[in-house]
Amino acid sequence: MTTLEKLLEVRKTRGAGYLILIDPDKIDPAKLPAFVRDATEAGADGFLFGGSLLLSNEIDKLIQLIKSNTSLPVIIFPGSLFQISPVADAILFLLLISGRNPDHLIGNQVTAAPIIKRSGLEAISTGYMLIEAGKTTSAEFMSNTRPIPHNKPDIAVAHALAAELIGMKLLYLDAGSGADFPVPDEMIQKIAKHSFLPMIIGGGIRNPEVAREKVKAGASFVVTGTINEQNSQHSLVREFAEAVHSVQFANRKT
Ligand code: 1GP
Repeated sequence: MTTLEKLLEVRKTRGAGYLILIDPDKIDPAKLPAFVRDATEAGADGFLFGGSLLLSNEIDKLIQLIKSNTSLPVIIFPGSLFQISPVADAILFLLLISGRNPDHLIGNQVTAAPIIKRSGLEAISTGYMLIEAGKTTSAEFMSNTRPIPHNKPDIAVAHALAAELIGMKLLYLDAGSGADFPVPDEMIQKIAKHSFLPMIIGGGIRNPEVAREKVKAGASFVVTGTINEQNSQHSLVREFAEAVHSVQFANRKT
């Protein structure tokens, strides 16, 4: 089973999936094994790995460390061309479709494609949209693109449809790490109504109730990063996982 198939299976069986983002610059490698084991046991569905910069740790070693402590998928969410590692299970092959920066629409992909092909890493074609978040996020600054205004869901829908017609497999709507406010429910609802592509939603989600609202609106996967860096407790991961998985259950009852 490919990693994409595993993700889609999670969506099918649990209604939606809960993914935890591990940023190599923001974690303490000494604490990583216990956190990964705890998060796996607490009901997370997978790990994303990546960040806007790469100031410190070596990514191959860190991904190996994550993988040796979990059986869940470990997927690279690359902040740059330097975040490609054959050790991971897959990489989100991102096109920053909300922006108009050719480097992030085709330039970096052309550079990365032969490396990814040679490594045998599974590439999951993903339409990545930055959504306005109340402040300039690292992703916005580093990509040199403007996010989609948060009160313009129709613009987001048109981007989602373009991704679908191009043949992409996933959408990732990101308010950016540490966003003041997350991707609005109305935007998620509208995209879910018009496009069949599974949606990953992340950025600025700090409590389980908000995660639940995103799934109710139509998210297939919810990502948190910053909150887990601030509070790595097992109980918090469990609360998020239960919130994300509870929606299908609630729907089944109705
Ligand atoms: C950012 O979606 C991720 O790309 C996670 O965001 O760190 O705000 O949880 P946070």
